[in-house]
Amino acid sequence: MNAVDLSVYLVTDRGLSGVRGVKETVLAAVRGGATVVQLRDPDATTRDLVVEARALVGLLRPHRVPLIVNDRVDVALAADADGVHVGQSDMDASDARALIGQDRILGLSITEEADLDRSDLTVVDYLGVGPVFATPTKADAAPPMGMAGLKRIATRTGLPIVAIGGLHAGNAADALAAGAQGVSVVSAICAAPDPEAATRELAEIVRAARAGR
Ligand code: TZP
Ligand code: MG
Repeated sequence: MNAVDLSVYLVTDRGLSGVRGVKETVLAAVRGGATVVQLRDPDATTRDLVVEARALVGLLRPHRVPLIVNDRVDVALAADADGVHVGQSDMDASDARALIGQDRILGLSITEEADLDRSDLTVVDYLGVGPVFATPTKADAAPPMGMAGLKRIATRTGLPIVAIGGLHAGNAADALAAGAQGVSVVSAICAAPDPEAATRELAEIVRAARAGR
């Protein structure tokens, strides 16, 4: 399977990036040590999404930071992105894998323990597990599972896990202690006054937590 450093996984949000914009936010996060970027913009047109994905691939590839496209296998392929992330109501993981091939990264959202039995996990490179905490960032998010839920899921799978939902510098270490390899954040970086500094702080916390294992 494809190895991916999940330490600090930025999920983009156009609204929360404000006047700074998504590209500037992504560049700041990369300077701060983000290890993966996911393009997420459920309201964008397909055409705009492909343009945005292509631009982000161009920005990120020189830094060797992978660009993952949320939900959209077609957009990921059109833009030659490094991977795609599917949720429980998106295309099934095995169908996504068949379309993207072996060499692109495939992530799958797990919102509750039962989701582990709903897909063929052998085709997946990592799991996005959450929401850990309630978050205003995703209106249709599943009920929060808490750190206990994250821990239960982590004990049931050997796949790398990135935790998501309400995570920030104050609780990132707990997510790693619960079994995640990294933290996936939207507002903690996109809405930060200084996204580079916010990312650097998260990266340092994750590095220290991993070193202490
Ligand atoms: N999926 C589950 S929760 C969430 C997504 C995309 C949003 C997380 O946003 P934040 O601001 O990091 O809580
Ligand atoms: Mg989705």
